[in-house]
Amino acid sequence: MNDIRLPPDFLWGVATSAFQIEGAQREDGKGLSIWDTFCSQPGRIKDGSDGSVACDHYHRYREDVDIIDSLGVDAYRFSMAWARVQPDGRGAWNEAGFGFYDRLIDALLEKGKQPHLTLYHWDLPQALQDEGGWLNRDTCQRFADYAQEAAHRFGTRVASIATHNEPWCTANLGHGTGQFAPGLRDPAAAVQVSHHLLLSHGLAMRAMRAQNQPAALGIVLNQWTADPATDSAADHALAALEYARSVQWFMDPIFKGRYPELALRHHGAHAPRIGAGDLEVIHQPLDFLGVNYYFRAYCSAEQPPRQAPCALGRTDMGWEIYPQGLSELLLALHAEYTLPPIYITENGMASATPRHDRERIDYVRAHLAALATAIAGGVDVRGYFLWSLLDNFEWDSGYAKRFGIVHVDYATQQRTLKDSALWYRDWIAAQRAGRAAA
Ligand code: IFM
Repeated sequence: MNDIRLPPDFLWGVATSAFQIEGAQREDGKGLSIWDTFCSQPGRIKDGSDGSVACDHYHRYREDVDIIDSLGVDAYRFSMAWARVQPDGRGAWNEAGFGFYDRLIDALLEKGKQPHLTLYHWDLPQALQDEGGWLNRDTCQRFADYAQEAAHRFGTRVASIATHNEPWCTANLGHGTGQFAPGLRDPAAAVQVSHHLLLSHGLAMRAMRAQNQPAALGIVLNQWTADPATDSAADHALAALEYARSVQWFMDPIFKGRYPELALRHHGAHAPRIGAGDLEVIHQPLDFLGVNYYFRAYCSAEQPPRQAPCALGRTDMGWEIYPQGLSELLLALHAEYTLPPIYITENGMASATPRHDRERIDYVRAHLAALATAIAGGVDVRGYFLWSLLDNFEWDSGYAKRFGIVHVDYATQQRTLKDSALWYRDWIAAQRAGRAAA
């Protein structure tokens, strides 16, 4: 494990998202988002918390940029809160909101850190939800307008712009199971929303391309391999369907211009309504693909289903630790699609250990080893963003689950570097120096 070597020009980063860290819920003209609404509904968030203060990053971004600098990373991935820069999701821009991202980007550039911007990390302006949200096809055009404005303002200063983060979650957890905002439980709606998210991605790509700016443009997908629990035909069929419904459902339209047959057949009457020309809009070249990897899917058709073996244990989310799934996933994607450069835009673990988080170090190192395997197998992976810089608002788990390499005391907002942060700093320095890292 000690001689893991990533390429010399490999990009090292950390990642966050707006709603999870910013707070400043109504400050400087910000509008409400669907997550503000969702948090206000009793029973939605396990610890009853919300994002109104979070890590107070809106006011403390300079301190956070100093922390980023102290880690020696090359890059910082963050998202913009749409309702902060356009409170109603249409019409007037909120200059004070854009001002915050201007200052953040400037602070990063002053420290020589590459800003990597994500446009949509789940916080739709509530005003658009009131008009149907992602079920309303018009929201796709609203998103394209927002993307165009963001590219126009920031396209020369940020290194990359991703349209969506993990549209699978918005579609399925937001509209299928109701676990995430806006909290719908409607399987047909989930499928239709997934199509609208993809369409909005395509429209946004076109609108941003027309701006002709240097920022690299792409999308971030959460992905996993799907392994059959046994050799039974039923488990294999379940695994194939799971992969088609989750990974290929988003990859095929973008990289092949069609939805996967197996998943379409499965959706049956729930298959999306697709407008003429939609797939051409969705199927267009990307400058990069962001892959978020946390676990694999373990597919058992038995009742009750067989559980994953979890030979390396589980994270505090209960997710199986399965680093080899990362190399298997990347090699499978590489074999099936003609891909642009890949960035691992998220990977990390929830752990309750406040300071000496050895398990997180082991987790990250094992996944970097898997990454090195994939690169040796020919996959063009250019960088890795550890999720997350800070402990933060972990969606329906509230503040109970901690993904940060930096501990946040929510009562005082004090930041303390965990062992994993110090280890990551040393690891990056060693990789740059071509030394074996511990
Ligand atoms: O915290 C989330 C993030 O917002 C999206 N990807 C998964 C992370 C951990 O659940």
